[in-house]
Amino acid sequence: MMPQAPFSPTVPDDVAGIFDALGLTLLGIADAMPDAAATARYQAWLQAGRHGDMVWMERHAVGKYDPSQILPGCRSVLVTGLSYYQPGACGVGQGRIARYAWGRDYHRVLGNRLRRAARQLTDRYPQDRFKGYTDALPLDERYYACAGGAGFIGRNTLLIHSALGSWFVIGEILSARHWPATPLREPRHGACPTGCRKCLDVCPTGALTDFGEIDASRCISYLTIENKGPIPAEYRKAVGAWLFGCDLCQEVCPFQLRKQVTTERDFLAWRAGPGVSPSEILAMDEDAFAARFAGTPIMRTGLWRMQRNACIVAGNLQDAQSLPALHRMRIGADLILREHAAWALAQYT
Ligand code: B12
Ligand code: SF4
Ligand code: SF4
Repeated sequence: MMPQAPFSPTVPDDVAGIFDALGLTLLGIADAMPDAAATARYQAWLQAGRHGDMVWMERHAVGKYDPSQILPGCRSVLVTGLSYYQPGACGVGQGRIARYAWGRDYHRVLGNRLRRAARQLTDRYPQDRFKGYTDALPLDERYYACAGGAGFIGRNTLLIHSALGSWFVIGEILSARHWPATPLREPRHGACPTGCRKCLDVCPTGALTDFGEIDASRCISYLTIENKGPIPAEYRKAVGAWLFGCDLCQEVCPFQLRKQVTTERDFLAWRAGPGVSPSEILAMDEDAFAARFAGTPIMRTGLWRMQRNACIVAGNLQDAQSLPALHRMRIGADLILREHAAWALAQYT
């Protein structure tokens, strides 16, 4: 059972006007309650090493399920979502780029707008404090979005909204002013159809568990974007053609039939686009990399990690154009890249 949409969280017209004018859709409002049980679950997740080398996630434990640790006196979390969906397949015959990264970095697109909204709210209610951001602070954004009635968390661990599927990024305004919380529509967590296992079955690395949790250290998104070291040998074949991120557990989800094509010009105007050939990445120096990917989420991952990924993708695709660069890299100065290039060359038959 999906929560029904559309619905309107209760905010005064002038506040709704701030969101509308900035092209933001207010999806729901949650009370900024701390949740000790969720904190304990998160601690257990960390202790199991599910976060790989994302050590910053350990520092985030304090504010993950307690917004007042981020904004003292926080009473409400105003949740917004921005669709990045546009039709098309990720890189056919090339290195695949996850859909959220085809255009401009959402941290800028959505983050800038939320900061502006927070400033405007401060102008209107100078006695209160507001903080607007996306994916930049400890808060578990899906948890508070779910608590604010904006959707449910699926077995792929993503927030699914009745009109957007999961093809949207989440941002929020932490508010010291209290707003009426959006009435909760059950069910909240894990409201997938009973027998559906499509996301679990499609995941090439077995990163999703039956309990609606992710082992991030196995997720291709982690392995190609966040992981700072080598890609473990056991996952290299499974990475397939994913050069940056992975969308498989979203692509198969039946709730993705409910999606809205984004109207954001910053997302529609491709910078990275759906596919990049591994040979192009392997041939790049820092200047070429910056010229090609400035303003995209790929920029933050950096050339070294992208070249590491490109070796794996080139090997898996047996990409003939990458051969000269792989041979050069195999005898290059960087030991990790050397080893990845050697692995790639061993895949050619
Ligand atoms: C770290 C991180 C990652 C990691 C871990 C992913 C993950 N699922 O947590 C990696 C690098 C793998 C990753 C990948 C991706 N990410 Co990411 N990521 C984050 C980040 C920064 C933190 C998430 C986090 O804290 N995870 C911690 C784990 C422990 O949370 P969890 O899996 O939900 O586990 C908890 C629940 O299961 C809960 N739980 C278990 N049982 C129960 C029962 C009940 C009743 C309840 C209430 C809770 C509960 O307890 C667990 C422990 O706390 C958020 C931004 C943010 N600050 O929230 C973005 C975020 C989750 N990512 C996002 C995106 C878009 C992606 C990718 C799609 C990118 C891509 N295409 O490659 C993939 C998707 C992979 C996937 N299936 O999740 C979006 C998701 C948008 C949405 N619609 O849901 C977010 C919200 C960023 C944003 N601002 O939009 N990401
Ligand atoms: S993003 Fe890819 S690797 Fe990660 S859980 Fe989903 S299907 Fe598995
Ligand atoms: S694919 Fe099925 S199990 Fe996975 S999130 Fe979607 S509905 Fe839930």
